[in-house]
Amino acid sequence: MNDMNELKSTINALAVAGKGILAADESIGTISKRFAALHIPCTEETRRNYRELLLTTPDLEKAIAGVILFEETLGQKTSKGISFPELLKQNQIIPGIKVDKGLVSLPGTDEKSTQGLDGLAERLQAYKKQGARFAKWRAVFAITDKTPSRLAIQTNAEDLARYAAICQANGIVPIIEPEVLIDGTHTLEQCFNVSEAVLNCVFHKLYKHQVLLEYIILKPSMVTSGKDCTVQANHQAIAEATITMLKRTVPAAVPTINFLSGGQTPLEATQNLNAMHQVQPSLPWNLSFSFARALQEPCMAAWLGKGENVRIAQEIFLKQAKMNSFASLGKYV
Ligand code: 5MM
Repeated sequence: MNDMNELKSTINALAVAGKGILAADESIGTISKRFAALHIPCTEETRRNYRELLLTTPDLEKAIAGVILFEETLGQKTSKGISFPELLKQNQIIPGIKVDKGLVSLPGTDEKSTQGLDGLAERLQAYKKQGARFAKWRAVFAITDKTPSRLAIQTNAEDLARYAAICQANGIVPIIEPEVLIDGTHTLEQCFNVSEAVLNCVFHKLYKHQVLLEYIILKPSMVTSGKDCTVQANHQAIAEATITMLKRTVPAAVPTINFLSGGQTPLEATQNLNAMHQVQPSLPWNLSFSFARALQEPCMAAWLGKGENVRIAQEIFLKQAKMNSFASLGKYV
């Protein structure tokens, strides 16, 4: 298969109405924090056990088209000795891989950029041999009176575009994740303005780097009030603002937009996604989810690191995935 056919078959399998992408790509630092909050020890084996719980959930493929894995998980196996990417493939779920190497300070600012471009093509080839067909790179933008700065927007957008171009050159579909952080006291309107500026710049840079928009997945944050804003926008306002912002910035050539949940509660994330389909039933792109916390939180809390809780935790996880599948069609009630 040449690279274009590879990209086409991967995006066709991922941009499916009624299905989303599970983000299970927490780095060791992040999963340690999630486990610590529930007093679950964090070792290579507990991380493997937890990912096995998620990925062996019966019927997961009915709601989930792809899973983003962390590098460690890509190389791990189920207790029956099947590699996780192989298990997903057997269940008609596409394996993906987080390829950024995390956040670093952006000199001259109090902001962050994302590292991981050096040697990326070689890493992608190795991940591909392990079964990965798509990748993910996350950039973050904090809202304060002074941020995001023009420099942070330009630098992160440029890096996202360079990453996406390298992915496509290697037959890997890139998930482009520009996250406008929910932390802060900002209003819905401020979030709208920042999100619009960020996505505008991202698509400008994607054009400059000749990224084929037909073979990308956009993973944005929703337009919401800051977590500590005194006035919290409701689902309808969030849905209207998010759709308006996306229609102004995201070309119709993009096949699918899969939101991150970004610290919303699982219920809020589901209701907001559902509301978007209610306010605007006909959209140029598939509009779905690529949640980590909003899919996993109730399941992890039911598991608590104990083997005897695996079955109930899987039931809860599947329920969460199905609720979001319904929301991605505007059919969550
Ligand atoms: C923003 O985080 C992404 C989506 O997760 P939420 O739905 O919980 O917001 C997520 O894919 C994230 O990028 C991964 O968990 C990896 O995060 P770290 O911080 O470990 O790189």
